[in-house]
Amino acid sequence: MNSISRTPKTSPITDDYDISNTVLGLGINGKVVECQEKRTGIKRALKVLHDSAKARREVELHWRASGCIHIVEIIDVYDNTYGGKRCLLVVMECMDGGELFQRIQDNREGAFTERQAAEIMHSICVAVRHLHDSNIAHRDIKPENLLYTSMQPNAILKLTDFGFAKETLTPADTLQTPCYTPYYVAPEVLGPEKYDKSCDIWSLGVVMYILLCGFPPFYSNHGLAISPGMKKRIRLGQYDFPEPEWSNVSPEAKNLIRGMLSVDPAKRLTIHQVMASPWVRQHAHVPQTPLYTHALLRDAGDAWADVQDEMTRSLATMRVDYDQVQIKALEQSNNSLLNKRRNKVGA
Ligand code: I85
Repeated sequence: MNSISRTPKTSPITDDYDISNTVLGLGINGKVVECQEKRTGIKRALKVLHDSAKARREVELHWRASGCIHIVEIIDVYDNTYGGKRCLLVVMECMDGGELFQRIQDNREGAFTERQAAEIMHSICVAVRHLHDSNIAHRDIKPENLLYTSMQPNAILKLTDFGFAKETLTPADTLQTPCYTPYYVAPEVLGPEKYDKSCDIWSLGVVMYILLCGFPPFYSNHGLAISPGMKKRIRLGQYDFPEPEWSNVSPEAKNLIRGMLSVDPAKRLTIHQVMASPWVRQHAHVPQTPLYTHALLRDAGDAWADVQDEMTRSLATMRVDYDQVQIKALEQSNNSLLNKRRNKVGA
């Protein structure tokens, strides 16, 4: 863990940057606009957040996660008054290549292949491994948060938006006490930590599924809102690999998806298991089977917006559900160490 907590600059951002009116995107917590560093002329992306505990946490976790080639880098953070309101202004490297699926849709270099899908999955997995190893769950992995550095063929794919990220340190980690030896630690003390990280693995499974065929594993029968039927199918893990789209996809890829979309979070693969799978580890040797993805995404039209909305909604549901599981698990555990800790905190 990075123990050096960085502090935002309090000098006016306009001393160092020219801020443009060009909006690059709208997040739930704030908008992202283009800006330019005065000293170098380099174009950057600026995310404007109204100051709050939530905004502070987003910045803190994103800052801590920077330094991975597959995570959008933070350049600078300012704590400024902006239009009479206190704001956190996050300057990031500008991702000039746009969103992952947009790029596949626009693909002009022939068919999109299973090997290309594996290369993309490998990139995303590197980002997620970096986060999980740093005790951070992203909890909002979805197509819109996966951006390319440029339009060039060698562009790098990176993960962004830490608006729902969460520290996954367990009660035991927080206790940091020498008051017990690890031989005697009950599983509940080690915590239900797993669930936040497994939420990310589920999302990875959904992204991988879409990469390989161009449509999601779960969707509502009649568009828009997440329907009861769709919810039920997600809960029961009811999805399949329909033909013809999946006919030529390798069994290794399908097995990996099954491991990531396992309904029971305890049985779901960890990021290390995903990365150890031959399909991801040896992504450069995955067969170059042409996929339907490009054609289906291109023809999806407005349906793609629905897919994105549905993914956003099911992620929200999952975060709420898992938070409840964790609260319950903590309340129900009657572990003497935890009780001691509770008394201490209460004192
Ligand atoms: N550059 N989710 C969708 C964007 N460079 N974008 C979103 N949350 C964020 C926007 C709405 C992601 O935290 C987002 C966040 C950060 C960015 C971001 C960061 C760095 C960019 C919400 C672009 C861009 C720039 C030039 C051209 C193009 C895109 O978005 C394009 F290729 F699309 F034309």
